[in-house]
Amino acid sequence: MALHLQRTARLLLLLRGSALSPRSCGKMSTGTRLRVLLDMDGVIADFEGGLLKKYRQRYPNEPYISLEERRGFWVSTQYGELREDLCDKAISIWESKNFFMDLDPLPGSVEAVKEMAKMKNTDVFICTSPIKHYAHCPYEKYAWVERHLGPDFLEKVILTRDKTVVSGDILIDDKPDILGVEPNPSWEHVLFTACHNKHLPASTTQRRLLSWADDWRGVLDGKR
Ligand code: DGP
Ligand code: MG
Repeated sequence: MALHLQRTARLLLLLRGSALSPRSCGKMSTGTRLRVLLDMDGVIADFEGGLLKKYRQRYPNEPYISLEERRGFWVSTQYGELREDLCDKAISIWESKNFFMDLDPLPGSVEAVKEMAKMKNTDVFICTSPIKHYAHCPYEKYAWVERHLGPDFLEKVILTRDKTVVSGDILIDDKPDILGVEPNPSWEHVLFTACHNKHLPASTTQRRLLSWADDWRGVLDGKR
């Protein structure tokens, strides 16, 4: 009888332990929750503004491309078209120490991301492609997230050069064409308006978010 009681007590303790374990904190399974993937450069961090500022500081006598004149996703391509050697000069800026760390948040981005992360049935991840010159960029992206969004957000960082293999319901990203090995990504790509893509003709199939002052809550709700 004593043995039986001991076993029952152990079983109860085990059950209680599993109910309290981090694996079962009351979250619903994926499918009932909305998973939002947020790009970093050009969506929450001001890559284009930061580049122009540091390029002009380092090369004050060289021609530059204003944000109004920016066309096409690849900054180095447009600088190379302006003058061949300016391609490498532009690249030298974002390969430098502290370039990614010093980027300003885009207006309203930090407030929007924090609010989104608190929404019911919503999981938010930062999905960002580091540059291949890895000396500073990956570290500084994590440090930027910690500084501006807080340490809890470090759990939510996905560094990948191929966003098509990441699963989600929505990817908010300023790159017009997001390609990779997966021909049918699970997410809907919502194009975030940036200086380099705002002149592209309106698409009938692709939704846009004009800025963080735009109706991002409505974009998410349209997907629930
Ligand atoms: P993402 O925002 O996650 O799509 O990352 C794109 C990265 O590429 C971002 O750090 C900006 C950077 N980038 C922009 N223009 C160029 C370019 O011309 N060449 C390279 N190598 N990277 C660029
Ligand atoms: Mg981007």
